[in-house]
Amino acid sequence: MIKCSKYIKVGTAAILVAGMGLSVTAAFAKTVKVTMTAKEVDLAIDNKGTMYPAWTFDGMIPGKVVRVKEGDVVDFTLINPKANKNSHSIDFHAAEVDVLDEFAPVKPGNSKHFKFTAKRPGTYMYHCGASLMAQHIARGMYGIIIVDPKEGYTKAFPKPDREYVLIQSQYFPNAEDKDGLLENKGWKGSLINGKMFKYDPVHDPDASLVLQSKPGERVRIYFANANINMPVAFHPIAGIWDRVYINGNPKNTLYDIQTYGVAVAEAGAFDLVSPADKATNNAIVDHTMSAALRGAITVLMNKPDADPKAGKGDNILIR
Ligand SMILES: [Cu+2]
Repeated sequence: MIKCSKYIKVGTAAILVAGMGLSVTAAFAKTVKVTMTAKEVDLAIDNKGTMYPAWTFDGMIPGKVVRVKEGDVVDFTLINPKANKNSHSIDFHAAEVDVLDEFAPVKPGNSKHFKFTAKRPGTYMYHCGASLMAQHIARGMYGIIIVDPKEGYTKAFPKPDREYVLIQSQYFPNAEDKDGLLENKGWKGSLINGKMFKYDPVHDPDASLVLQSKPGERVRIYFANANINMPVAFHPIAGIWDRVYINGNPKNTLYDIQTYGVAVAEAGAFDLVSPADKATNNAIVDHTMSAALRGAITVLMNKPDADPKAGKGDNILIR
């Protein structure tokens, strides 16, 4: 069963003021309220249901997709409930603020409120930055914020038929081993949106989800590398990235790319257009073999009877 995540979507509102012979059209930015609650909960990290003591935003890995438009103000509140054992924080890569103020750790029982203007379009990671940051990210405290360009879709940034969010991270069964995290030792899997082989029934018979599109559609993947230490060799097997928007920004477009290297904490947007004349499948992978064969494979099925709701509206991060 495909369930959708909740995310916040806003557009630019335009107001027309006419009177006294004056006509003024002004597009103004919105304020988008976002609240997240740090939750230390056990979650399944594979399709079998192996449980793991995660630290999360809102009890999910990854946290919810935040989506705003360039110029919007994000009015953000982080709640760290008393029941938690650890301080937590938020670091929005889309924000230009003070690391010692807005991004400061919040103790259990406290909350933090701040605002920032999303000034630059793109695809950005957010994560907890409380110490030890490697541990908080490895345990699951990350997500994506999409800042849509204010000019909307253009020839340089065509409207996609489907959109999906994929976030990759490293699975360390013992996230208390802080030296292991920093030395990249003891990691046993690659999580895609919080689970190994989450969308890959080819390699994992317990997997029940895939990404879907119709033949010939433009599929835009918003991808973030939330690994602790390893870059990602992002490649669509049996396809070629039609466009890669570095950092998710149409000003930074590459064409016809087989594999794009995504640094730790980098995010971007990747367009794939499948052949229109037949049903096909892609396997979207981290071509780094140690990561692919430990979980970083996602199947995209391009078929005429693709679920019309998949990859549309609120349904871009398949849970
Ligand atoms: Cu944290």
